[in-house]
Amino acid sequence: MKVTVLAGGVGGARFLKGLRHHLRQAMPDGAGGTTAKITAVVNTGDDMWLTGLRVCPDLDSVMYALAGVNDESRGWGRSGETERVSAELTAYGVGWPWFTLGDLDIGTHITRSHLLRTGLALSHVTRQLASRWDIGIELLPMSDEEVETQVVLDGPTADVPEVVHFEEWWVRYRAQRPAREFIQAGLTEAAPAPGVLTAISAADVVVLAPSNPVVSVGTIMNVPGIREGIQTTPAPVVGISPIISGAAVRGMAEACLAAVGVRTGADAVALHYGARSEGGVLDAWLIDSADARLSDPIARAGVHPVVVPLWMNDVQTSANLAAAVLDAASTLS
Ligand code: GDP
Ligand code: FO1
Ligand code: CA
Repeated sequence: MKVTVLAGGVGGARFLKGLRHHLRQAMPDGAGGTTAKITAVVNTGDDMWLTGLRVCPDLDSVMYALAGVNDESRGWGRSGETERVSAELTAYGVGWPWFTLGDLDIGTHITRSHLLRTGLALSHVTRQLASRWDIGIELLPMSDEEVETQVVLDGPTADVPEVVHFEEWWVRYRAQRPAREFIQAGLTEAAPAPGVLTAISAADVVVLAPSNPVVSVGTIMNVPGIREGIQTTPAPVVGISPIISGAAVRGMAEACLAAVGVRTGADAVALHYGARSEGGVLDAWLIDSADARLSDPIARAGVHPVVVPLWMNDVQTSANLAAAVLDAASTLS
């Protein structure tokens, strides 16, 4: 059984942890692992160079969560973190004072940047970083090329827009300044990282994690070749709504959806992704029990609706969700 998951940071990580837990029980390998192969294709549009270091927020959120060393309450970075280096950088006036790199986290960024500077590709470096932890999931960046999500904001005068890095809009401005447009710089020259297209075409199930549909899953699918790979894979494609009862479960996905003209609703996001039978990317779409009444519009759009609890409060609820995804896939294939 091969499961390939398109994932952003927090929502992707929670789902992947549950999927791994479920498969270790449902398809054990006798040594604490699973005979199933899980591949995560992770968004790298949030990445940046900061004080000479390559920071990959979503890859790191997923790696730390699967390694069990993440800060669960904050949702990013390492647990038991200190921030002495960041305080020094701020005192020297370099970096972003509103964006804190933890000391342990900086160890990851130094290693990654060092390996990238020796000429290794991000996919290779990611494999090397992940090999430190026994995560049992193959982590692939969506692309080895640098892609940067930027946000177009209203500038001081109406005719001159201001363009900022996604993290500046997200963290510094808390997504409070209306995003007029997202730009994915470098995207047209980017290619899927080695292994990504095969992971999609040879999968038994492709999953769109309950990640941000615009700046996580949307960015991954905009890498030339990935959306087409999903549209043509023989595997069923199952998505999970990150929206419950008309709101993002965590974070500020509403602001991203508004910028692309999509209402914050589990049905609206399904329609935004579209049915594979209609040129979109979905065969089935999981919505929360609180949104059961949205099954009809989703079915009318050609997507098979599945109503299950979507709250991932701990590894068991995430595992139950993963089991529901695999059930939905087996009824489709
Ligand atoms: P980010 O890169 O850290 O922003 O994380 P992702 O893009 O992977 O995921 C962010 C999305 O995860 C948000 O839009 C949330 O609504 C969604 N999310 C977080 N926790 C849950 C959960 O327990 N259930 C569901 N269905 N969605 C969740
Ligand atoms: N989020 C914050 O709200 N404040 C921060 O200072 C911050 C630092 C940070 C450093 C490394 C990293 O990998 C992630 C970090 N995040 C921080 C989280 C990050 O901004 C995001 O939540 C995601 O990239 C949004 O998808
Ligand atoms: Ca992200």
